[in-house]
Amino acid sequence: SLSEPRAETVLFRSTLPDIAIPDHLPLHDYVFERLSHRRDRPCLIDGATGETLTFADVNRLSRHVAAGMRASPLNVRPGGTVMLLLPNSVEFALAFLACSRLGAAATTANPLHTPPEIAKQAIASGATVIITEPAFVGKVRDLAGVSTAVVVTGDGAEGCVSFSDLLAAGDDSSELPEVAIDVANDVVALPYSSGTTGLPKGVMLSHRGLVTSVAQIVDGDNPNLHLREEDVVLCVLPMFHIYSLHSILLCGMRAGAALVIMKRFDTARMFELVERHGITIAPLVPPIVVEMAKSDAIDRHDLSSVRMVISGAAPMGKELQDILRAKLPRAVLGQGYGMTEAGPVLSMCMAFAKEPSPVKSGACGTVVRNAELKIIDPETGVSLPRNQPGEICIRGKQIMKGYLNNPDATAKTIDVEGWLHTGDIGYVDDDDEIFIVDRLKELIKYKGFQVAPAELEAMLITHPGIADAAVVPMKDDSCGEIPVAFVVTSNGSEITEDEIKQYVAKQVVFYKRLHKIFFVETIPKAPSGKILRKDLRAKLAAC
Ligand code: 4UU
Repeated sequence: SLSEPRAETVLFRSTLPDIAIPDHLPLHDYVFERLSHRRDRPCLIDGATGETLTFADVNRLSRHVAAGMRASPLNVRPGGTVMLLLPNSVEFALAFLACSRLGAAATTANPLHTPPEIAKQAIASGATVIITEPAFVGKVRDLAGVSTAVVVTGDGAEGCVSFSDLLAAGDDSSELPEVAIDVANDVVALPYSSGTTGLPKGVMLSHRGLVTSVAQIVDGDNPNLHLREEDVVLCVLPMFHIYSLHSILLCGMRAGAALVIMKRFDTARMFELVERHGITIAPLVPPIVVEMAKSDAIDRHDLSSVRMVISGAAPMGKELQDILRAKLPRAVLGQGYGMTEAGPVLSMCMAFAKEPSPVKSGACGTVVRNAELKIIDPETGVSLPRNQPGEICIRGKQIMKGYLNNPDATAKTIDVEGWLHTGDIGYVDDDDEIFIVDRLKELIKYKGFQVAPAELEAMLITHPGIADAAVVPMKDDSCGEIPVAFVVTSNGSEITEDEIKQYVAKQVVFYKRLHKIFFVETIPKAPSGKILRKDLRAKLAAC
């Protein structure tokens, strides 16, 4: 009631001062803002061939690709959507920047997804063009007939526009028409994420959102993540995921660093590339850190060029962090905490700053500048003081505009005061460091990849032998978490664990496969029908 005093909101801020952010610029103009000072510096290095594009090359070629995509037969227009179904490659970077130039959105997807998974995203996002490699063209053939033209990198494929034609088309129509971009509203990236609940949804990241998020990390006199023009950044994390797209590609380019692009992860190859190119910055995920820590090869290579190892996308415990620190004594090791919907970065390790401050093992950074963070009691919504765990919420210009065509899901994630609710449980300590201790949301993270339980549950119950199902995470040493299912069989059904695993495996990308099935009489549910996932997780922990 009005007479009761309202509890004060405890706001957490960066220990760095706010900065002026040029958020009037479209994303491509922002990342190329200092182009004239670094035209001949290396920008993108193909790890496989060593081929190098300078900043001037990347600027020019991305304009060509834009002109080619704008021309017939692709006809990409402002407000349009292009799907990037590509592994890490120079073409990914050029196509992404080309979309930005055209005022179009790039919806990014894992090329290892199955045809139905790809079709769902292509249709939901309204992609009129899919850019992919010859190896994956077969997966999108069915879509090509309907509304989607397919562009292929490499040698091309029958019935497809080839990427080299796009580059060449750009030469003829030398002038790319000026596209008016509304930076606050126009979507430039449309990654898919299930957020705190339900199925994957299109996350609308605007030009202003991404510019703000990149600036929060790498801009200012004392950048939170201090990347320099002399830096060489390892790009092994997949660019279709927001961590790599934002913190490697966009932050790297904004800072003027060179990126060494690796198509797929391989420990030995990664060590070789570190030595060959003198890689200084290694953004990784915990499973790769585990591989490195376990690898004997690490001692046979000179990795002394690495000055920073960034871990993110999943929890990295103190123990693991300490093991790697012992193996790479010259590198600063720390974490970033991101969430696609948050734009993506919420917090970044302050030991990565130009004027670093000390950090603790296990912490996942301090909230980024030009933003506010609070911790709330998930039951009451009341804001909590330091050292008390609760749901992490963030507010600022960097967060998503919302979910595409889904105002209900948007309203459940961003409240009327503009706070984005992460579904992560954590606390802020006395030194402003954030520790994540649990996850309130359904999301499962297999090696940092998202697995949405709702998607697998919907698939399971379509099987005639299955009456009900619930999918939850199980702790795993090498993957972090693996998806497992509790299944209630239909009357008379004799379906086996193996049959269920196969049934799912045929329809999904490898990391969504079920690793174990537990047959049960009923799925525990709240009166509302909501699965009591906590009970199931507790059951797993007990066995
Ligand atoms: C514990 O994982 C990401 C983005 C990660 C990212 C991005 C830019 C990390 C560093 C960076 O610079 O996005 P999503 O949407 O795939 O998954 C989001 C969820 C979070 O809500 C949280 O549950 O992934 C988990 N997560 C982490 N958990 C992300 N980072 C961490 C972390 N520790 N450091």
